[in-house]
Amino acid sequence: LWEKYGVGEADDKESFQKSFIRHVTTTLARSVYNIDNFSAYQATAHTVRDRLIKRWNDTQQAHTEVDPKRVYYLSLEFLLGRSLDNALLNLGLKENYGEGVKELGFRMEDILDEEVDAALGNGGLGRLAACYMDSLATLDYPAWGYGLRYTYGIFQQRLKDGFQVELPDYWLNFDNPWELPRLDVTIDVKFCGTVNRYTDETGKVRHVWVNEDKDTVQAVAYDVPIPGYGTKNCINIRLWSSKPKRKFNLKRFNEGQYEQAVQEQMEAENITAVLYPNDNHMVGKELRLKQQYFWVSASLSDIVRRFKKSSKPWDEFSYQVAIQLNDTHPTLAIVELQRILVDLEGIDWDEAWKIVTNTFAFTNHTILPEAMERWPVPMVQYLLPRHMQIIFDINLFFLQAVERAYPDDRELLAKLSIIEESTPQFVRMAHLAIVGSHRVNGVAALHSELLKKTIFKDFVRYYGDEKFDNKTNGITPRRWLHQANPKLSELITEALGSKNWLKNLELLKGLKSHVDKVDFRKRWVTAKHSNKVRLAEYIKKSTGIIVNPNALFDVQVKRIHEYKRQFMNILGVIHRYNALKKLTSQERADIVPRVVIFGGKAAPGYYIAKLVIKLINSVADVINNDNSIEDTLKVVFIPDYNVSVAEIIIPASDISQHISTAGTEASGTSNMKFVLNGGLILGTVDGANIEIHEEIGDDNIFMFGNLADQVDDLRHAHRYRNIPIDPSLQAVINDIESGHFGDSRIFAPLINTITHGKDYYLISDDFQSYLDAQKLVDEAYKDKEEWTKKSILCSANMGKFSSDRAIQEYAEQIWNIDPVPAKRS
Ligand code: DL6
Repeated sequence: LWEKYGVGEADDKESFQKSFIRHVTTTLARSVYNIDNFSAYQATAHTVRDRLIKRWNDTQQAHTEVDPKRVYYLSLEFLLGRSLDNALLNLGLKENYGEGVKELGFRMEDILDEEVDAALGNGGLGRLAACYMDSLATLDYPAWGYGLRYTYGIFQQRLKDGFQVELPDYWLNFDNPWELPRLDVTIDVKFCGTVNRYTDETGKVRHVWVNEDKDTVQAVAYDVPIPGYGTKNCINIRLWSSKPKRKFNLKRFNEGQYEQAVQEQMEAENITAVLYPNDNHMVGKELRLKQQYFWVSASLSDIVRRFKKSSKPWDEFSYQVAIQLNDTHPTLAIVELQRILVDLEGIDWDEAWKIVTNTFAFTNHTILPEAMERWPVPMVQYLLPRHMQIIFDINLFFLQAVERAYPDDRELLAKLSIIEESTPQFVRMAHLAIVGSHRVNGVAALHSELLKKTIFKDFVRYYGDEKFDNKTNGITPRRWLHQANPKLSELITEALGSKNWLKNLELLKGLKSHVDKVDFRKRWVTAKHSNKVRLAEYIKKSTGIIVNPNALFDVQVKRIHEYKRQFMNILGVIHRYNALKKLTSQERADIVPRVVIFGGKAAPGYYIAKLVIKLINSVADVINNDNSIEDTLKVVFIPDYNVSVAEIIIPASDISQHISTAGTEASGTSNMKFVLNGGLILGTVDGANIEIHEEIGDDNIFMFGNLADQVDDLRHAHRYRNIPIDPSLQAVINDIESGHFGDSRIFAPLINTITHGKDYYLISDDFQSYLDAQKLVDEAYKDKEEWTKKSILCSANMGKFSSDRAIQEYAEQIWNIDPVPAKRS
């Protein structure tokens, strides 16, 4: 019927045009004589959406027929970016539809540019979730994502006098063709109330959680189809939006209290209003806890409903359902499932707990203490009284078991306890996640090792090594090379003879045999150069700064954080500037010109990070306006870094910086994106830099700095001894303090983090080796042929970092699921 009525599959140019015109006139209700680029985008998007829905339905149908074990990926963030280009490429429609729009008088680039990013995430964790959904779809795994449909995504960043200013991201201002509202799928989510104990007819003690209607909100489902590449499969991310259960308080209205009449409605809608803009930092707000439970409760109710449809017994639940916790944010799901099984389904505690622990697995994404989630017991008790009881019981039974294994070790009990015995008490979410899961993984080899040696050390002692695992992150080559870098992608496909590398990234190894071909290298450089020209145009458009595409593009784009050390980068830039000023014009002629490019958002409440942005902009102002250095250095801060801006920046970099204090960056994924695109990296021995180094070899990477196992001693030395600051660094600090870059009082708190704050991130300790490594970069870039060889070898050796590899490891080693390809109907 799909075919007969022309809804689904036709991919040719004429069918596209027919569908485009239909959507202009009916969906958009516009005249075909009055179509602007935005309407053309909407009509194209709706045309593609029709094809997606067809695949999405076929996929769900296949899952229903086979009823396989499914994986549910619970993530509070999905940083999807734009969807149209990705869908066109994954569905193989780009060429025909490109021709189609051209004939109608549009350019596909302009149409693609009209789309607003879906920015429902902060950074690495959210973008990882998006890459993983792409791979799950591509590999035909029966998977669902569950998240929240925030009305406001991550804020938009503007710059005013060099300071970051935040504006709301109202991404839903216009119709969103990439979501399917499921107004029929609604779930009641309870808060507050009390717990009643009773004895049932069999003599068993049971609990029932009761609350008032005003404390119940509704979760409404919005489905976001995620198409796989080179497959018919299209999986689903279900995002929940909060709505009031009781829309209007008529009594209040009749009493003339109009604001109060809608207050409940506003409070309910507030739950999913905004994404918390914190990255690697816990915020202890009640609304955030409400978000977490709202999401977890709706998702589990949906998952359990789907399981129950199969009429299988409860002891088969964990053979049908795997749930992955993306960090500790969804940890309440463990408690919620135990509550459903014990309170609602009447299953015995121990049996229920076995089902729960066999179902869940937990990924940790950070080792930073300030990111560890802990919730005050009184807050949990007030919002979720039954859950608090269950958490206490889980803890009691867990600690009893620990005590049996380690009698008389009270210290161990205190260390492992899910409850932190402070005033007030806190629930340690990471402990709850570990106790309630059968597997726990870090996201890069070093990170997973450090977890076992540090924050989870006592759990390893109790459970043994086997429960703790590493799954090095990955990125999707479809978006991060094929889509973002079409010229290089085309060249690679031509050299390798097919597009198969897009589904098997190890095939990039085949590029090695082309490294010595002059013509291939020339074409490689041409592709890179055109990306640099594209970025230079974007820089001009977004900042007004003119940069030379022949200069070395040196990029650091990521969230602004002290541990990521953008501060060290800008201090290094000042050092370079001062050195350039000392040279004669003749000496400067020998210098490789550099454009140092920064981008990234600081959490609105993160004062020091915001000062780093101000310092970068103040330094840029001075350097960019100093003609005496003859364009040998430019500094740019690109505002509002997001996924689609990343797609322009990453393919254009010559070198990118990943310079976190060793042991602090769990993995990093932008490092992988840069190298995959033939960019070299300058990095510390941290996160996935280490594994990238292993894959691409010593000659193609610039590593520097102290190692993770030296960090504790260095910090200790800073705290208790007066360690002199590195002289080159001191000179740079003096320069800032002299007022060279504007009112130095503004920067005093930032400088103090080094001079009086005991230099927690070890900038002074790493500064000299950082400068030395930068010198090596300058030298290496002078030999363009050699640099190009390195660039090719970088891409060629990145096979390991495909998110397909990562997802396959999760599927085989943790979730135990098999692919279920959709049939073509
Ligand atoms: O695993 C994805 C990504 C890592 O690549 C980064 O190294 C890490 O900083 C980031 N972690 C977070 C933590 N947020 N929380 N909670 O975003 O995860």
